[in-house]
Amino acid sequence: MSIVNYEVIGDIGVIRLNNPPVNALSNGVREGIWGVIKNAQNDASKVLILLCDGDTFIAGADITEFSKPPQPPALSEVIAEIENSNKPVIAAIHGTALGGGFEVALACHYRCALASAKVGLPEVKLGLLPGAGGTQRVPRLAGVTSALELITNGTPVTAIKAAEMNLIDQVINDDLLNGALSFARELIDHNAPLRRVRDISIDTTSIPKGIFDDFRKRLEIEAHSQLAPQHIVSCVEAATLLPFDEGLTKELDLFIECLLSDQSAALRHLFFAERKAKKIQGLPKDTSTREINSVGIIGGGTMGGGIAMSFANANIPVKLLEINQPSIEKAIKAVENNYNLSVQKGKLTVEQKIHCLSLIKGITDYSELAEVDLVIEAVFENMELKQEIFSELDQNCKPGTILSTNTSFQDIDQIAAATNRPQDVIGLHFFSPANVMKLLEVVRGSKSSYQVIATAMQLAKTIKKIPVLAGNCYGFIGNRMLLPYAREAQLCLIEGATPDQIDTAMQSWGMAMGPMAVADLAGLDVGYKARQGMSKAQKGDPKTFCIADALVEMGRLGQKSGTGYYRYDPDTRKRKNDPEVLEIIEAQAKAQGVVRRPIPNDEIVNRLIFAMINEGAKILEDGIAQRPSDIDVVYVYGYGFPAHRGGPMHYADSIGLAKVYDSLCALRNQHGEENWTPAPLLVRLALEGRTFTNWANDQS
Ligand code: T1G
Repeated sequence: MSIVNYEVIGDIGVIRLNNPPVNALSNGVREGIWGVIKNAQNDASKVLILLCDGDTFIAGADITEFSKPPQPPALSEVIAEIENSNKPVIAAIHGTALGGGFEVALACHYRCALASAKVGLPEVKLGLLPGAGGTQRVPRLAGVTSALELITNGTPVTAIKAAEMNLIDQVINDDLLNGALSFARELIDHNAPLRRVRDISIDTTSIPKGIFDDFRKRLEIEAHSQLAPQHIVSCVEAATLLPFDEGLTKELDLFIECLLSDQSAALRHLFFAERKAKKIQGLPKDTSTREINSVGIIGGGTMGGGIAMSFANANIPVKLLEINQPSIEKAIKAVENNYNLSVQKGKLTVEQKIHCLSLIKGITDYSELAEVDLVIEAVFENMELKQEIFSELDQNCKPGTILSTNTSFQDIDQIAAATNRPQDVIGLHFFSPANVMKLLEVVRGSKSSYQVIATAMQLAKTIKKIPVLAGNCYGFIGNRMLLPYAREAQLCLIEGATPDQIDTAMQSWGMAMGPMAVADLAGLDVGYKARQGMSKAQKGDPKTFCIADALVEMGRLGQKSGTGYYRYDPDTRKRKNDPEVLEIIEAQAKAQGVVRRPIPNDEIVNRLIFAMINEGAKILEDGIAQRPSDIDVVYVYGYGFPAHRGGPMHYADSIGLAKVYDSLCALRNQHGEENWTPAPLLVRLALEGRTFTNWANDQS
């Protein structure tokens, strides 16, 4: 079976692709389709069907080929060959026809799909745009507004929705090949025409006035500073203004501009980084995994409730342990409120909500956890309490139950030491809100077994999380890097900046939220409580926490108390600058002997981002992260780092480690050795003219 096969069944030619895992349009596939279509022009077939083996119809161009010199035939040539065929070609779709895959289907004369199939143009998620006619054909079939929506958000639509949009001609409810053969038979019997999408003209009178500028304005806010979304609007607009071939030329020009952009390089990097993160270095090939069919959660607070929802959403029953019945009721009520919000937003049906809630049972006795396959401890960050809980779990849970902790920085080994099964203990660090945030840090203790690690990494996919394996150190990957980032934010604050200036600078750079707003969201009392248990030496420079402490001691805990670094509207939760905070900052600066000065925005960005990158290099040296791209996945999916910059380590590579090194040296000269000594790995790579990526390739 080659990657492109052809057979004639009666008077119907069947082209079958077989390029696992997703039938990507690799060079071989393009050559194969092109050749088969050419040869089929003169055979006995009257109609051709194009379909795929495996899990899905073509899922797009082969993204791995974008960083290599293009090989003929180009996809556009293959598409022209299909569209210019002297006999109708039918695309028969299952799974997900995406990107270039759906563009191939659009070049066909007819399209049918299984009801379970989806179609879409997700190129924008890779910093690209459909470069094989998608922006020109979709508006001709589905109209301009639908085309703009579909292509700028990149989310696939179901076959039924696609049929409503005139993108699919027939929805098939049983066997795809039989359905496609029947459809082909109908076309032959009715002598169906060669219906080329390129020949459809767009009725410009039906285009909503100002729609293109409205989309541009909306995307400038939603996809701030991103190139591809704006270019997509220009391509669709060109489809309404230019003849088809000129529209194709415009599309290709803008596609190439996107392809060569740093933004697309960053987003394509993340696409593969997310998938590479699942791979565990050194994992013995024969490592099996344990089945997780039931879960226990200790603690029904914000995190415990969110974690419970993650499992219930994956149809896994949960026993939620709390100290008493009122606490259980409070926890379940909070979960129900969250589900009600999802129902109100249309993300969930009432039936789904009821089903998920039915999977979450409140308990107060550890003995009820005897048969669960996994337990996740999600109580507050007190080591003694955690050790007590793990000792209870060790006594009550059956052998083989995995005992995990959701701690965000505590020592996994110290927790595991409270049990007689350290090999079954692991960290599962969720991010708040746990039922929404994609990232799951899987933190291995020194005794965590490969089977437990592999089970945790596989479990992530089941509950629709993106796993990254982390070693056991204070803060693991994410929070360890957050410490210097937050340190520099506090120092910028006391040295002369304001909360709003810092947050605005970081958000303009691309962070989803600025550090002061994040602190208010998490609660300033969290750090305050952690510091109470620390020695003077552990706390470090008082300039990095004196303002936060002063705010907490005034009852300004952040959003939860209505005031923190900002004042929050009780109804809308919208933040407002508060002059009282500036007085507190100035008083603390005076008390610390700091003479405040104006701090430029680019200094704020450099100090926060380079501090983060430098810590990332140390994390790699310490073996806490398996690879630099894992750190990128953590920061983009757990901390709101801009995806179009690829993550902190990819960003460092993109600007050059020599530049990062020089900046760190300048910051060391300005602010001293303690915080700004460049990590040895970074020094070495900068001096050798290398990148974190090629260093990682040498390690693997
Ligand atoms: N090219 C190369 N490899 C791909 C690939 C692709 N398009 N899609 C997936 N893979 C690999 C992936 O890296 C992984 O490899 C394996 O397949 C399984 O993927 C001209 C320019 C289809 C929904 O953006 O969304 O067409 O880790 O783990 O969860 O206009 O893959 O096993 O070694 O994700 O079942 C547009 C991208 C491209 C679709 C399946 N297409 N893919 O999800 O499996 S640009 C896309 C996906 C384009 C044209 C433009 C998903 C999936 P490994 P997986 P999955």
